[in-house]
Amino acid sequence: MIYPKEKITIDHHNHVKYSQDFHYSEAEMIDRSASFYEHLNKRRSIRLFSDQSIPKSVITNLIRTAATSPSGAHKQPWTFCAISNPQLKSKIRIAAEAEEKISYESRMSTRWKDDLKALGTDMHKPFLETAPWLIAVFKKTYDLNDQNQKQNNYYVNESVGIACGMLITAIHNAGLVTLTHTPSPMNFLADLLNRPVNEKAFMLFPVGYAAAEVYVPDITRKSIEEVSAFYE
Ligand code: IYR
Repeated sequence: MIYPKEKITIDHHNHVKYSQDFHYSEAEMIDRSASFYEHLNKRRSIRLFSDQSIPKSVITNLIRTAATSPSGAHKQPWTFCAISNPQLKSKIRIAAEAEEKISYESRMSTRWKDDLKALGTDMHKPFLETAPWLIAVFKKTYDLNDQNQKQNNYYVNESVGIACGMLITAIHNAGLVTLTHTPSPMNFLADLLNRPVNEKAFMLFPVGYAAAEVYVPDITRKSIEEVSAFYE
C-alpha cells in the first residue's frame, strides 16, 4: 500500500542533522570489528587490585563515556558516584562485607554457592579499599520535578545496565580493570553517599590497575554458535 505523502513525512521539528564524520571501508570495518572483539575478549573480572593511583580526569572520562548510553525517552536515569576518599572506601567495605557475610551464610542457596565455586568468591572484599577509585552507579526510578512530584522514568534497568556495560568497556579500553560488584541489599551505599530518595544503588565498580600478580578463574566463554542464531 502506498501511503499519502503527509503520513510518512517525518516531523523534523526539534531535530538536527546528524553528520557522521567517520566512515570505514568494508575492509576497515571487518578489521576494526575483529580487533575490537579481540581486545574486549582480553577483559577479565579482576578481584585483586594495585593501590596505584589513577588521575581523576581518567575517571571523569570513563563516566562521560558511560553517560553517552541510550536511555528510555532519553531520561538518562543514572548518577555515577566516584569515590577515592580512603575513609569512605573503608566504610563501604565494612558495610558491603557485613551484607555479604549474611548473604554467604544464610541468604544464598547452596546451588548458588556451588555455581560460584569456580569463581572463588567469598564475603571478603579487600578491593573496596585497595582500588584507587570506586564508581557506584545509581538508578533513578523516577525524577522529582520542581513541585517535588514524581516523574517516572522508563526502562530504567535496561538503560542503566547498558550504561554499566559501556563503563566496563571504557575501563578496559583505558587499560584498567574492574569487576561488577553487587552486594545485596545495597541500600548502605545511598546512606553512606547521601544520595537523594529517588536514587537506588545499581552496581559498584572498583577501578584501578590489576595487582602485579593476579590469578583468574580458568573458565572459557561460550562459542559463537552457542550464543547466536542467524536468520539469513
Ligand atoms: N555478591 C556476592 C556474590 C556473587 C554473586 C554472583 I551471581 C557472582 O557472579 C559473584 C559473586 C559477591 O560479590 O561475592
